[in-house]
Amino acid sequence: MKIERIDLYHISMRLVSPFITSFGPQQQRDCLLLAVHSEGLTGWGESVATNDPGYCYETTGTAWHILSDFLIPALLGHEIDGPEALGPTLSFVRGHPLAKSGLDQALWDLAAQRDGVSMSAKLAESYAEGAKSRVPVGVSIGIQPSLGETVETMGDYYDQGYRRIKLKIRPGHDVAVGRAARAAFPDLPIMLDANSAYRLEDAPIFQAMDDLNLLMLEQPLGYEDIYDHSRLRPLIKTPLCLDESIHSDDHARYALAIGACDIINVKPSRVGGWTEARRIHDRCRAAGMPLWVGGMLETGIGRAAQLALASLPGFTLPGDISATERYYERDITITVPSGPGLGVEIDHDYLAAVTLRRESFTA
Ligand code: OSB
Ligand code: MG
Repeated sequence: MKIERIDLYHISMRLVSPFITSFGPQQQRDCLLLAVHSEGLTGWGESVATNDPGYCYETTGTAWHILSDFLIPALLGHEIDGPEALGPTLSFVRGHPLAKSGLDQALWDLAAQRDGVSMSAKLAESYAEGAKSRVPVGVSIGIQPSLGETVETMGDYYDQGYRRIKLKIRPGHDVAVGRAARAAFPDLPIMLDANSAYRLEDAPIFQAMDDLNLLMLEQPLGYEDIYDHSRLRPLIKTPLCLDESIHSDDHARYALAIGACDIINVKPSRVGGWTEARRIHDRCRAAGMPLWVGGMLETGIGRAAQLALASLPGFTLPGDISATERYYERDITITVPSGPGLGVEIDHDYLAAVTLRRESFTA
């Protein structure tokens, strides 16, 4: 695939309601979109780095800089075999997985379109059983002003059909949230996500949740920590899931080696793209470690690519791939059920309306 032109967009979309996590509230969601042009085709990718560096160190500003000054120039005018060749080409840039993953996604979309197959089928080429045609999904609910509103919001999503609910917690808003949720929904798979807000010394808070039969506890400790999670795990009954601290397939290997978790949330953005996410999938599947696909409030472009990943056989738990209408009044994509590549069509009028900055790079 010869990379002839890349268009970079900085878009900003208002969330229908603020999404509050332990690292702060979000009301306006910015991200970067990439359109990669090659031999008559256009592949789309989303770099989910957002306004502030709360989840990780990247922002839309750092991603724009890294993409426009380093990653895009390294690809333009070059012949690249396919998405799997991207990693070695871009390894001269240390870190910045969210910036890299937008390009990686666009190349997977391009490769799938070139071969006339869906991105799901393209990713699943090497598995004897192929890709799943339906995937289980759940919903992630931000911190609500009160326990009553937490339970009410859960009820709304339950009524919409969601059968796995994740609730965000933060210090002072944790055990009581789990208790209220469990009391209201005795049999529902419920999980809690702390987004790195606690320390190992807080183990008693999580032990107080031992009787709640939670599906899992996601990333209670440091965003770079694997070791203290391995020490927390034997102290609690709730299965422990890592999100923030798994940055690559090597990190998954370390986590398996020291028994740091029971489950991994695989966000293709956080690990630099779909190729690396699939490596983690293969390793964890062989080791019997359950997996699910995590989200970063993606638009329809990123959501379609999450679904493609979640269709691989090792993703057995419901992913954070709720419908985008719960975040956005109007989306920048229109779904095409089984088209080649991502299977979505860009709504160019709306894309233009939400674009803050756009630049085209040509060889
Ligand atoms: O920790 O999983 C997370 C959103 C932004 C940043 C981090 C996280 C989340 C979510 C939302 O939980 C999941 C979604 O995309 O619906
Ligand atoms: Mg998380």
